[in-house]
Amino acid sequence: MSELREHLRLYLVTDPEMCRARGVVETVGQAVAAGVTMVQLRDKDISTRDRIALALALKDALQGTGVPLVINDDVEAATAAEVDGAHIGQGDMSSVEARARLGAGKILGLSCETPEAVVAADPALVDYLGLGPVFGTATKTDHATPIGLSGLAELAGLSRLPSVAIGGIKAMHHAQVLAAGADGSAVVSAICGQPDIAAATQAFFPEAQP
Ligand code: TZP
Ligand code: MG
Repeated sequence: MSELREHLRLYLVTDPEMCRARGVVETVGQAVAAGVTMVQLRDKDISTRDRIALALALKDALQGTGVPLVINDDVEAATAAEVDGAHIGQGDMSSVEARARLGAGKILGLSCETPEAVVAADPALVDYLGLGPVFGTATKTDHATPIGLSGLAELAGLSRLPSVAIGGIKAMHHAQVLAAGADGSAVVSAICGQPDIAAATQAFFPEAQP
């Protein structure tokens, strides 16, 4: 199994509102200490400059953990902050342009909602796919129609790349997500803003519980 597949196992996507009480950096620190394997900085409402500052703080918090940090949508911030990569959607800049700007060594993720998008994703440009939304979610108000676990299995089966499932995923779904063929779960509300970040994270790894 590639190292990236292992990093995709429990992928935390940050939300500034849900993390408000503790802050994004503290939330990420607690979640990574409890087992999160990859982090995406996602904040639609701040400037590239503020995103770079937050990315640098997160990079600092992740130092020495081996957990990759990517930035949603903002390839410029990802490059400036020298994080591990970026994640783009179908409506963002093309994967050709994103790869050209990021350079060869960086991680590029691409969201795919349909079989056509999965098949079109170019393994020469993209490193992993985000598949979903699996379930309906209030976290992303403009999301596409949920594909369900059967839709996830279809998309994962078509994918030539490692993949992570997203959308409404809670700890109780994680085993089914893996069984459907995704390499992991990407979550926002299942961890961000939960009363106990460590417990919310560890719930995804029931086999590791005493
Ligand atoms: N993309 C598709 S669904 C989603 C994103 C960013 C939000 C997932 O949030 P949650 O709280 O894990 O359902
Ligand atoms: Mg996007």
